[in-house]
Amino acid sequence: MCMKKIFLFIIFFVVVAIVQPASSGAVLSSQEGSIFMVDDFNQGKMFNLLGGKTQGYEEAGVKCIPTFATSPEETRAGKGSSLRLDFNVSAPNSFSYYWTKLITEYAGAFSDKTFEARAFKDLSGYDYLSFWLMDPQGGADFAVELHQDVDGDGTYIMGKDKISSVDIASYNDVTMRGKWQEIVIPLSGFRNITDWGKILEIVFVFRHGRGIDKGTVYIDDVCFGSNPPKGKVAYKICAE
Ligand SMILES: [Ca+2]
Repeated sequence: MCMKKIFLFIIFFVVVAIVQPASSGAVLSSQEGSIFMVDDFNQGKMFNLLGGKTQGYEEAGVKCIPTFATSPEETRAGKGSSLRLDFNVSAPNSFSYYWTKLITEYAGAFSDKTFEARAFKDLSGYDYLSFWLMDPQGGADFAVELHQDVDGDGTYIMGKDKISSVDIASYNDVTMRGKWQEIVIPLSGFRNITDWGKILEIVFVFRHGRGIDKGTVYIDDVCFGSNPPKGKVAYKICAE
């Protein structure tokens, strides 16, 4: 084996060793179906459980600022942390968003050579996207978008990559103002997605004129889940 091959061989195992543990995320299986937890926000970091980056957007008063809430009245079941999003899309035609990346990216150097590795989470086999929502004021409305990588660069580029959007209004029980509720969106609702092995990110998008333009929502336990086998009761709760 020549030196170059040995080098590549070593690189392969270095990359696999690094990518494997983090990309496995948190998968729980049961007879009621399985779930893949993207983020429970309990770490209080701007990285999800896959190691994917998370970020809000802010520009000229238009904002969607993520912070982590820990007080009992702001957390689901009164413990851990939840994601707090303070949004303002009061400016006409404005929108703002928070995203959480579903791919893990690594860059490093080995023997003077640099390498990059990218791991997508394969979401085929899951049936729904679920998260918990608490809207203290009531009246918040936003869309959940999934972005699919088409050109293979690992980054969403408008016009090149696919986007699919579902408004939560159809899934949101407005009588639950100030209380936590689980929002369960069937993946079949994301009609534009064609490859569930190439999903780049989940994005929560607030738009001017859709619900209240300024406010706060709390989010927790963002996960993908699979339906139970026939005859079993649906897995209604993503996490305890
Ligand atoms: Ca949490």
